[in-house]
Amino acid sequence: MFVLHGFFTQNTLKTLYVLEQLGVDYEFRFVDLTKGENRSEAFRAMTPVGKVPVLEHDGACLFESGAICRYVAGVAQSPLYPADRLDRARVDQWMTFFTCHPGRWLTDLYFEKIMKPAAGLGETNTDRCEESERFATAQLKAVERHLEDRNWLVNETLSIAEPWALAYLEQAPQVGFDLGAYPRLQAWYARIEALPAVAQVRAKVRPLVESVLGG
Ligand SMILES: N[C@@H](CCC(=O)N[C@@H](CS)C(=O)NCC(=O)O)C(=O)O
Repeated sequence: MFVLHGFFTQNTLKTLYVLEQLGVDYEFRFVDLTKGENRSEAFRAMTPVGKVPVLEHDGACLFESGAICRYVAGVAQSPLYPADRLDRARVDQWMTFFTCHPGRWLTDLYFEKIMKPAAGLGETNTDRCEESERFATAQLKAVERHLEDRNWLVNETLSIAEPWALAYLEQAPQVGFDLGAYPRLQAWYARIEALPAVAQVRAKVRPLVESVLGG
């Protein structure tokens, strides 16, 4: 049994979507960052960096969402994280790309437009938002090109890179970033969103979002 400690923003959502899609047995424990619950002694005993998500398994703790997803997929020996070295590297390549490029900028927009006002962290920085929108726009074009002649990122089959990417991309409608210019990406996004695992995670997380950000 895995225990995942996390909040409801994209770093935790990536792991929740991946764990749910892997079909492993896990329990989700909410750490309310707005109340500083990640600064408690009990939480700090699990991770030196004080950030979510954190995974507990077999008496050990792991931080960093990518390490968590790969570890759980490895324990589950799931084909969603292929054993073939090149295929696996391609899954890693897309996970890293979403994290460092479009995901980074969409997360910035989410922080500026949603988290800042909700958590009283100051004014939304409009210059920063414009810059983030510019970078995200350019980088999503690369994904659109890649999906020109395929349905999935790697090897024409679903992998953990897809639920991983969803956690970044689903911030787009919330921050008013229009995905309309990327029809293939939108069709791929719809295929990921239709996975039952996604609905299950959203149902789990919705009451937590509402309790912190309001209904
Ligand atoms: N690279 C880390 C990032 C983790 C991270 O930044 N978590 C944020 C929430 S999304 C956090 O815990 N922030 C609380 C803090 O820094 O005090 C990962 O992918 O797990």
